[in-house]
Amino acid sequence: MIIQKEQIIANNKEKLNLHKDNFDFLASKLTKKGYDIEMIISRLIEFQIAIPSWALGAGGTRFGRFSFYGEPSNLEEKIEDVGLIHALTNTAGAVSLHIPWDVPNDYNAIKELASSLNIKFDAVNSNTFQDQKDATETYKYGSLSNTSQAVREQAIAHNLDVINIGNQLGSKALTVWLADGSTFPGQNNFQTAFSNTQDSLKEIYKGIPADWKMLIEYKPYEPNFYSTVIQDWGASLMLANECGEKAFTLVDLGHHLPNSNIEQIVSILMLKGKLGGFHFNDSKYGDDDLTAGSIKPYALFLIFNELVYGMENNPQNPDLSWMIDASHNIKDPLEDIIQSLEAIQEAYAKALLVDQDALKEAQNNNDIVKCQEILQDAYRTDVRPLLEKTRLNVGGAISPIMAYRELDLRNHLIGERGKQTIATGL
Ligand SMILES: [Mn+2]
Repeated sequence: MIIQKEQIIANNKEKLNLHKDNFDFLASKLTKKGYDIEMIISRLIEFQIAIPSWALGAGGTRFGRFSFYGEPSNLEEKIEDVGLIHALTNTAGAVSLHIPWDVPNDYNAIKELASSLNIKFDAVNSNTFQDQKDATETYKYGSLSNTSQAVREQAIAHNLDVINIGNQLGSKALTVWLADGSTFPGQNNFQTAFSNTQDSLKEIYKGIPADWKMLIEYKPYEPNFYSTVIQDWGASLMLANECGEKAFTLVDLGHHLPNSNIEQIVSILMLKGKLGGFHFNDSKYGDDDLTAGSIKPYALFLIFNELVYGMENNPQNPDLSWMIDASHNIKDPLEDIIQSLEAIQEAYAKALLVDQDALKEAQNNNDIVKCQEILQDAYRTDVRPLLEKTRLNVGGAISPIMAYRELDLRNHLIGERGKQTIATGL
């Protein structure tokens, strides 16, 4: 289903007065403090986050999966769902495809549909973490790192196929995430696994077009529980450096051991010009894939503070590929994504309010108290009216989540698609 602009305008109508009061109050406060409201709004309008094609249906755990019904059963319906989210939020202007789950049947039709909904194709994602139908080799004991050359060659060929598919859609990046690793000590030779991975990535890198990025994602554990071949940002950076200037590290918020200082990782990678992409989610214990900002909103803000600093001060770092990477197990996936988008925008808007000059001065004076005051003054500002205004300026909903519910979109989707459809995904 496709949402009409008039539906959103009508939904905004009764929320307009309260919004206006809240926005005027915030705008006057920020203007007095010297902020350029129009600049902040235009930065927020430009900020677009890709929705992965696997996140539009209910996810699950190894214990089970509970559907919300009306799930998209093909790529067209997945893109329509991203279109719904984008129409309400104006923040989800891209989709990130997972191959082979979402190989287009008709490239032109898919491109036309996406463009009619104002959606671009962001990074394409390869999959060597599960065996595909009719595959000759198995990834049970690894893919790019496997001791078998035939397995490695199959995995390399798959990644080259993914580049080819992305190229036809207008994607500009390949994301490689490996499940490779070992579950028991002694199972793998660490050096052999790393060297094999390095050599395989170099082969894939040869197929990366000139204006593309290759993004190398890391993860400390799961599905392998003793070791992963690319376990942290250091391993990813080493591999990216070996491949060349189009290869970068990708940071996924959930792919860190507890209490890792992710904002510092982000900062140093940008200084080195090697941060290429970013995956949003939140977690309490590990790779929990929860709604961004639902557990540690202050950490998200601190990460954005470094991202904003890097975007302003590190021209050596490329534009980033932003994506939500979560599994929606007990919330309506579309509502969950809308909540994540709101939390991400909120963290970004607050980071834009950090007075960088004053912070630098306080840092130079070793005024630690002032440093904290500056950061927390920005963090404690309720920027939600600013986000409402941003959406309103470009035809979005004042409250995307309320609009989604009041327009009864899930029931419309169930009406169209029924209760039996199952989306491919995590
Ligand atoms: Mn990820």
